Amino acid sequence: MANPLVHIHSPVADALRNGEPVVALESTIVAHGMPYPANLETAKKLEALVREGGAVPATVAVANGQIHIGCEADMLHALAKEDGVWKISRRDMSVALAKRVLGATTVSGTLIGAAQAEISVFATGGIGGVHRGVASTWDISADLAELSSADVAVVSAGAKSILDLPKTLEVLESFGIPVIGYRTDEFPAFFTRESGLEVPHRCDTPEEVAAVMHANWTLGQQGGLLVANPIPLSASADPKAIKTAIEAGLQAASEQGVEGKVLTPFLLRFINEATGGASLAANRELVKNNVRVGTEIAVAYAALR
Ligand code: PSU
Ligand code: MN
Repeated sequence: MANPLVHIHSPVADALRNGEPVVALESTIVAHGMPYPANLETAKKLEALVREGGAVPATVAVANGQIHIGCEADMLHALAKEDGVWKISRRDMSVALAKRVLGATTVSGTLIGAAQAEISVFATGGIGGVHRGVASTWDISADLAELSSADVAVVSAGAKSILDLPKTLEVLESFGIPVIGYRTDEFPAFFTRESGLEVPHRCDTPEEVAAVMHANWTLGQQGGLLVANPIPLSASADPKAIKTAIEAGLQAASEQGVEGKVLTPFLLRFINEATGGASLAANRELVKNNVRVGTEIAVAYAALR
């Protein structure tokens, strides 16, 4: 049963065996989504928040030819600090394993690991989606397809407004992925709470979300759920400043020919600099908030089972 390419670290394996709640965390946010040392501090804080909430954290990454479900401190440090860490989505996974590189997993890569380990909840910042300009670039994140096949509930602050949010919601619908606004009727736009777009469904408690997960998988529906949890009001960035920074970032990316897997990290870095660090501060707060809610959902789901 155990897959030789998947290494489940012992605290995580123990929790899973005992039916205790586990929350998966991604590592691309550490290696490519935030600058050092904010990335490492955030990664450690997220693991601590999961523990405080009564669950076991499982940060997912790739090293030495295996997907690691749970990271030791030295691996987290290497992911945060080393140059040349791979950004691994589904299309990169088998190559990264065969070449035994050190790699950070995106939402799609993390979903592969979480599903292998049968972890039901994964908390992150924002998922990838349909990029603006898709008509000419065809840039649609592998996160969406992976969400349609991995049996994992993903808690995110919606999707970054560097994306085309209406088209992202359309693709989620096409793939049949339940999108649930957590205490909101509006799809959140990552750095800010509002996008002007409705979410198809709403839940107001972790228990309600757990019941939807239970129904989804008891029915035998393949695939995950997206829980869209807005950034707390107190941490929300100034929508105008974010909008201006995003537009300047997209312009710079197009002038410099930045595309493909380096586009999202480029935009995050650009927006952080353009907002004088305000977007990074918002990013850190929203991920923490998602991890708190994700942990509550994992606890409620474990109780239900
Ligand atoms: N959101 C963030 N920081 C990140 C990402 C999203 O605030 O680093 C990462 C996630 O790992 C997500 C990935 O899966 O970006 C999507 O990349 P792409 O657009 O290349 O599919
Ligand atoms: Mn892409």
